[in-house]
Amino acid sequence: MCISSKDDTGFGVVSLDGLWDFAFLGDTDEQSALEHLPEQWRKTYVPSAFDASVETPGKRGMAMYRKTLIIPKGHPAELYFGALSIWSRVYLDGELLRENACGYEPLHIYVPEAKYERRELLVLVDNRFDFERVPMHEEHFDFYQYGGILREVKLRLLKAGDPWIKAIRVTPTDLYEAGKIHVDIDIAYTGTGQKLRWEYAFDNRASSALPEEAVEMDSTGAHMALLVPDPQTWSPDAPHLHQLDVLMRGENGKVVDRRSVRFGLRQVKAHGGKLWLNGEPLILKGVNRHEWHPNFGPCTPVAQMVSDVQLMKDMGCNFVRGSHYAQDQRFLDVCDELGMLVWEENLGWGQREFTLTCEKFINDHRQSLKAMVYESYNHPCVICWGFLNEAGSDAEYARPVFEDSVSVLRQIDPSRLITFASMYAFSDRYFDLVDFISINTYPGWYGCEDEPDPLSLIKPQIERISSSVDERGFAEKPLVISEIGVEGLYGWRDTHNDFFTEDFQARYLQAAIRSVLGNTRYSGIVLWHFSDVRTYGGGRSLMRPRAFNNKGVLDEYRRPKQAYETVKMCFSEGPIEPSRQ
Ligand code: ADA
Repeated sequence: MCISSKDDTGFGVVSLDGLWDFAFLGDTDEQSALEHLPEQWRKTYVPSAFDASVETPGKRGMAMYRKTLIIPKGHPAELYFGALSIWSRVYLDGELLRENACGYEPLHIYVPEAKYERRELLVLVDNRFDFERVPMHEEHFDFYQYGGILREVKLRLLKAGDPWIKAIRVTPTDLYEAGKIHVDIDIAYTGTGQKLRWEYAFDNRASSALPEEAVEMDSTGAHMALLVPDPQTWSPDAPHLHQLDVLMRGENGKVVDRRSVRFGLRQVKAHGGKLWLNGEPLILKGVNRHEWHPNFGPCTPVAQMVSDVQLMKDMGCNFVRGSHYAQDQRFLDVCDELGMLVWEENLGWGQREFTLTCEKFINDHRQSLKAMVYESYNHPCVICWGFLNEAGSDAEYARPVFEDSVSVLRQIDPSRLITFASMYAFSDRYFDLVDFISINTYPGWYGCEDEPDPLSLIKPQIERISSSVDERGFAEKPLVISEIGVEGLYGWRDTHNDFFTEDFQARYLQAAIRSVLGNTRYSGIVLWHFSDVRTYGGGRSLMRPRAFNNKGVLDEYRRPKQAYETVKMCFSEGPIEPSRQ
């Protein structure tokens, strides 16, 4: 892969996606893997999961990826990996650049310049569970955890000795409708101390120079207030996007770096027990979605992402929870462009005391939480941040990591809402920390063995939850059912219409949607879940026919079950519109 340095501004960003050399090494360690490089390599596509491949389906072990890069002599660069799973190391020319232990964490890695242009990139990934090494990933998570280079890889050429723009964050202000935004530009200084000057342009219009007094410079970079010309707000029904181009010049006027970002003008709030989008009451009608497809594992092609969002909109959804990990940036681009609100959350599933009090977990969790927010910051579709799905939030041991997570989120991004999906509707200790309360509940599915009419349990439970939340002093916080659903096996129809039939699932979801959206205390319902996905194997899968989580409204190939039309009907009935308060 060659990057031209002919670009006078050295701003080349190239995709490294495509065929790489690959070798599955199996039960070995990184030391041995590097000492005995494979004699046999095969080609594999990046991004992909090696345990979703034709050659090594379901296999766990160490794997190695190799690619030769041509980087012009004397030029540093920045490598970007969307996700290396689940443990990884990145080497360039034999030098270790980064080790990581979270399979859903975007990585930005600085590549120093060299006196030669042919560079060898080696990536080691290991998908074996090992709590000491990867406490962020545990075998009991109810979704299959893959290994590989799961998301995009990019390389950005830099210029030796020059400061460069690491990131640009655009924050719509409360005057977003007038186009007022705040911009933070993270700069990698190179110690030259040269005074920097700024130009900017919106939506490919003419650029404007920023007077020095309009830019606040500090150790992290540059901060400025800008006004978007001809501002158009972003919403699911009118997903209008703007583009900001930033030009950084040195003292001699030479262009030192240039970056572009896309953003949206919208505002999301929570007050008076309601959610608000652009000043209007907001009711969430959505689904939970895993990034997964039987032919690609967790590496869903963008065309499938587009089709998934179109299916959601066809069902009447305005919202999707990206369960249970940081989302593929391309999926968020699709949601920005098609107009789908998103709950993005950090990797987490049912952690309890042993994990939540483990120092490496706490550090890896915080690092990956920050990486998710910085990477997704400019997507208007993301309206809230989540973390630690169904962790032990009914216990005191969870307080430090919950308080730290909320503090990190507030510090980086005060513009979005914060929540977490709790399984402790009646005993959660941390509802005070969040902007809106989210409850996972499965009345009429789990724990109703002796109940002759499981569906009759739904509405009373929904009412009990809201009463309990309000009695505990949280009536001012919006309330959402973040998970509810049952398994329906595609094609399984039976005269008994009992559990696992499509008919039972359809009737269940009808009762669930009407119980929640027919109750004005609720600000939304998020069905579990969009499409069937592979989950854990082995003995744990005894609760999961096919070793799949079959609660999808569609099956894994996106074939609609009977519930699809039911959901579409119920979502179009619309909720009881909350009165403007
Ligand atoms: C939990 C969990 C989901 C899934 C669901 C289920 O709420 O958050 O990931 O496991 O239960 O299907 O039981």
